[in-house]
Amino acid sequence: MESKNLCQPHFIFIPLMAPGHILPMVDMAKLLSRRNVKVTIVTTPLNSIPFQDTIDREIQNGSPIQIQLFQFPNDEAGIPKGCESVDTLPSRDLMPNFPIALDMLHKPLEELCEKLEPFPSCIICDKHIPCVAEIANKLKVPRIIFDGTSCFHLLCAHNLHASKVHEGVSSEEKFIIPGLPHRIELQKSQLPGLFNPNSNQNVNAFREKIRACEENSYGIVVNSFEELELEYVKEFQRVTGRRVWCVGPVSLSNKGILDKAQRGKRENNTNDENHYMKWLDSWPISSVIYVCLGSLSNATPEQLIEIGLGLEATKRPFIWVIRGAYKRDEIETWLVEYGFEDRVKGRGLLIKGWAPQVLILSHKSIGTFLTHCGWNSTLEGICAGVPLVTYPLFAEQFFNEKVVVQVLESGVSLGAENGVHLGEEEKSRVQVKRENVRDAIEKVMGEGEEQERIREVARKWAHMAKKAIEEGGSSYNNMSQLIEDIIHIE
Ligand SMILES: *[C@@H]1O[C@H](CO)[C@@H](O)[C@H](O)[C@H]1NC(C)=O
Ligand SMILES: *[C@@H]1O[C@H](CO)[C@@H](O)[C@H](O)[C@H]1NC(C)=O
Ligand SMILES: *[C@H]1O[C@H](CO)[C@@H](O)[C@H](O)[C@H]1NC(C)=O
Repeated sequence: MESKNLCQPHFIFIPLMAPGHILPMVDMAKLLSRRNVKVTIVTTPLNSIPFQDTIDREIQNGSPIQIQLFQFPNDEAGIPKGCESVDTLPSRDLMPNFPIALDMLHKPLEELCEKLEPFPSCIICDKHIPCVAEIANKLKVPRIIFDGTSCFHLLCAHNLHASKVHEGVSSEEKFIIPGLPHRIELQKSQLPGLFNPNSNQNVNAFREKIRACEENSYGIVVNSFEELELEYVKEFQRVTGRRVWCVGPVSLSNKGILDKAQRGKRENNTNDENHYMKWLDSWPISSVIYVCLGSLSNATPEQLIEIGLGLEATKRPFIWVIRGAYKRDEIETWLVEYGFEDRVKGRGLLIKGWAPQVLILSHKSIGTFLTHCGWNSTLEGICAGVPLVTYPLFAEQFFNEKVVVQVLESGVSLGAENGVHLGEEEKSRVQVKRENVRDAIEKVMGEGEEQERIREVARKWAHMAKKAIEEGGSSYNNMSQLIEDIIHIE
């Protein structure tokens, strides 16, 4: 054990280049640096822009945190210049080039890490960048995985891999995930692509590599808190023997208005958040529906139209964030031809592009959040204390829906039956009808005992989340433990 580590541990954060992955890692890095631990976030120039300001504010407040940049291997990986993240790829056909680019990070990352001062005590890395394993081994630095999902999902994935129950069933057949505290039923078409071997062998090989690197890491940090899913945290630790630190919900690190407003913002010229806040001010408490299907949303135009018609049918005020790149122009055309914005004039606010989600959700007039159940959005909704209406699309989102609806009992499902894998949107049918949208929203916003109960439960979780991250809370303590563990590592 070198004594220099004892004085000043230095944590290196290496996030995956995708907004849903970068944001929680930046939040986690901020939390850690506020504990007076030196932190360096390593990323590429374009990916650093959205969080540069928040890190500058952190530094002004005395946190020992910095950003170090390396060049994205655009030319080598055949990805156009100006594009350094999954969500900005000009075409889905370029998706397979992304893992290639990630493999090429080996050299620039290793060179950068070697030169850092003080020498790194620990690398916390997104699990999708497996080349970091070799770097950490070579530098003899403990490597901790950031997975970006919940312990619930981690345990489900582990039990599926171990039992292979999903292999014997057909695509739309339901089966129970073994070894869980709750009876969780899914169908194979809802599982992440990971559980359906890909036609592309490179993709399969890459996934295998990720799994192997996960297994031999020093441990795993999770954006969750123990109270939220205690049985799942314990069981995951038990079956895998891994160290797990639950240090979330990390989005609660954004306390100031500026941090909330700018979180994940890419442009620096708009000031729309004032407009949104004023608009929200004009509505009664808990009356507005907030709808956002994520930054990589791949819902088809037919599906988005049903959502829009469902929102219209609720007769309630709403904010609808439309982002997804998939056939975006078709939905734009529909909006115009149907006259959607006129029909919902005064009570429907469309945000076409990025939205200050944490800021919006923190407004007291928000009454529910219709979400795609990406884990960071799910947690942000939980922290906002509003019931969720769930519409999972792909990746581990169907697991997150189960967390909300069955484990926390703070949400209602829209009833989507099949996942829509990225790149396979063509094949997908409409999953959710306008009536489903209207009815589900009534179940969380309408009058009645059930409705009151679900709102009460949602408030309870938000309260627990805030306590977890405060001094003395479980996530605060887990972060202390993480620091201790790294300082005292043999
Ligand atoms: C964004 O604008 C603010 C104030 O106008 C400025 O201080 C800051 O440097 C800008 N940030 C970026 C990343 O351009
Ligand atoms: C995380 O915090 C909880 C509650 O304070 C504690 O029981 C648990 O042991 C901690 N986990 C680690 C890895 O420190
Ligand atoms: C959370 O991640 C999703 C993508 O999964 C992204 O759309 C969203 O913007 C993130 N949250 C915030 C507050 O930026």
